Amino acid sequence: MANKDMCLLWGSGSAPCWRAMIVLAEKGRWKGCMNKRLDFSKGEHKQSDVLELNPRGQLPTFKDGDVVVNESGAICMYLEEKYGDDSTYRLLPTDVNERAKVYQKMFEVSNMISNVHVPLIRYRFVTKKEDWDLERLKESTKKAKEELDRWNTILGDKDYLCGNDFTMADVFFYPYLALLVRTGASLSGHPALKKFYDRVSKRPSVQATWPPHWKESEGPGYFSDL
Ligand SMILES: N[C@@H](CCC(=O)N[C@@H](CS)C(=O)NCC(=O)O)C(=O)O
Repeated sequence: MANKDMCLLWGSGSAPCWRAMIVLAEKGRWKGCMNKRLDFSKGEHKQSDVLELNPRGQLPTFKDGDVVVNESGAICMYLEEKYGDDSTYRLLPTDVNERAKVYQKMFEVSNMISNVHVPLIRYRFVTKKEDWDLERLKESTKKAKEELDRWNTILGDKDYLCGNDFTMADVFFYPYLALLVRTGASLSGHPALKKFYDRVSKRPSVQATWPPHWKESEGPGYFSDL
């Protein structure tokens, strides 16, 4: 569905951006909306047109008509509420008790970010390789494994985090898992996560929004132990 009043500013490989992109695609609005890829390495996310909408100068930055919504979680929830009619795939169950389970997992993803993404991936992105503190990385890897163990157990035999349906919990979680794989994790010690990763990676909304630069080059191969 074409919607030229809708605009998403995004960066390739950014997990929060990818969340919003997946929801747009699930709602059939990814192709139709104005979406503009910005280059973090050129500082494009700090340009005035972004700062006017998002004073933090972060991506994703989103506008739908006169409504400006930043923060990936808020964008996803806005899209689900505004465009989640019966003609689109529902990412939140209608039953309030079932929905609560999805909410819990959505918010639980903050642990994945603080225990895996920040200490293992972000740390390496922002620290020069010669300055990497290897003892610190070893300790962080131990904690990250414990976090991944938890998610592996949550998944168990299920197809998705909350059962057999793809939900907003999966939208929130998957991009961070994919970033881990992109940066070198094999997930060999976490078979349920690996199956989940393979399953969700094939989803049309995920394929349609796959980070373009991931198609062009290999990731950094940080991990031999995850
Ligand atoms: N909590 C925000 C985080 C957004 C965020 O940190 N985006 C990163 C890219 S992954 C960014 O724009 N970083 C640039 C900066 O913070 O200056 C969300 O979920 O949308």
